[in-house]
Amino acid sequence: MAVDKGFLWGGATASYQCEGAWDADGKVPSNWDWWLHERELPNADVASDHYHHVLEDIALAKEGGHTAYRFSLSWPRIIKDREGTVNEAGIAFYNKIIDACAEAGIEPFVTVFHWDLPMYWEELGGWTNTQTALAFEHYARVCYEAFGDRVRSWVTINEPKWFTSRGYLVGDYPPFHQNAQEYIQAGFNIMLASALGVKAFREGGFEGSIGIVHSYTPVYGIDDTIESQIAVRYADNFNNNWVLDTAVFGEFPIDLVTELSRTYDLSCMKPEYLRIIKANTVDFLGLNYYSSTDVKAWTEGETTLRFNTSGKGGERGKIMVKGWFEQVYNPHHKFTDWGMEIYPEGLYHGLKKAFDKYHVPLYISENGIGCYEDIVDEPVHDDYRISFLQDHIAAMLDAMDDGVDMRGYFVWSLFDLYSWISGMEKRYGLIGVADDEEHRRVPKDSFTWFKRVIETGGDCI
Ligand code: BGP
Repeated sequence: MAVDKGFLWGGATASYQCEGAWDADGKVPSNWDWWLHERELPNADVASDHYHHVLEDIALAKEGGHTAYRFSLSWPRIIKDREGTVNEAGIAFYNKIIDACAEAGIEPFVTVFHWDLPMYWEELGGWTNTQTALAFEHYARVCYEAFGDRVRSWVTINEPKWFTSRGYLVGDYPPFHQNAQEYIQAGFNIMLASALGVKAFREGGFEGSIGIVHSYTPVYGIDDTIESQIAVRYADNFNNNWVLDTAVFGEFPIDLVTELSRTYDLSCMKPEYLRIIKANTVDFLGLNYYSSTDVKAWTEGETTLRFNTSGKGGERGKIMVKGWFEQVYNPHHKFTDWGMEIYPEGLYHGLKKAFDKYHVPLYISENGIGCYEDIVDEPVHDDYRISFLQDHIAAMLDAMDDGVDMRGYFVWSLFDLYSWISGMEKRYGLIGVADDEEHRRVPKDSFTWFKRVIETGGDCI
């Protein structure tokens, strides 16, 4: 089945991962700038240098037939200090992107926050401090007022679960903490921030729609036993429900709250904040799909949250939450170099499940595969990426055939960019970015293939 004309096809990026120019034109440091400098880790000071290549990048997206571009705004580029002073040069940069999109006939799909928090908020406890959520409302309003005349599709927050769990629980993203109490507070505050972002949008009477983007991990039990099904519920609450239920229904899953209240201090969940969350639910969901997970009942051992960050194919991460569930790998699936299971059927089931449950329009806001690649040949022959994208787009089209209301599909990523802890060597782009001084753009075979997908509305799949 071919999709409607209005269906959005494009590539996605995020400010910290691609812009570079980390201290240019009045931008203040983000938490990622500060922490990666402090620890002398590979960073995105330059990254894909999108800041200086933006017109070329949008021209390439147009050449690839894209009808939309998903990108994020950088809070520390737009707001200079805790008083909320606006950096006009930051506004000018995003005006440049949005105007170039308009000229190219490309719809901007804009994420207000994709993890780069101003250091002046990180210093006060970052997302564990409710003040950060309250400050987000002002920042979001500045964005709507500056760009709302041309942007119709807004996302409050990218992946609340992913960056808070890695930053406060797993401890391999800034601020590198391992503290479940902090994770719970940060998780609550980020959902409050999202609701405040929706509130500011509605109060301002801006045109268009507003949603949230979630790192979607559909969960399967290894069998139909009661124990496995209970483990599925735990894992679904852990992976998905605390973001999706809260964003769409305005309420955290009650069984999760009850369970957490036995061990943790939930006093951050004040009634006035719960009312804001209830009153400001989203218009749509963006789902980032990379993989799904199989789980079984937990039987023994301590909580373990480990990912493959080495890029050595054979290594497996391990997710186990004491008393709740244990992740298991399906030996019949294929895996990426970074140990992610490749399972397009999970996207089909996940979309059906999400639409049945939430009944709001859905976007695939990210889908892609990270690989080692040499950007030398022109074009790069990435048949493995074509086959990954082809299988996933086919799964999405099947879900649409079965009645799921899909509005768009974005490849992660439009061009190669910095991967949070794997640096520039984990490449996802449809367009390669060479390691030379010019950051030469080199379209890959997948870029040409995706153009054909768009031209045929998915019919060539
Ligand atoms: C998502 C993020 C993106 C992107 C992608 C790939 O979770 O929204 O920002 O990075 O995952 O992840 P990684 O770069 O860690 O492979």
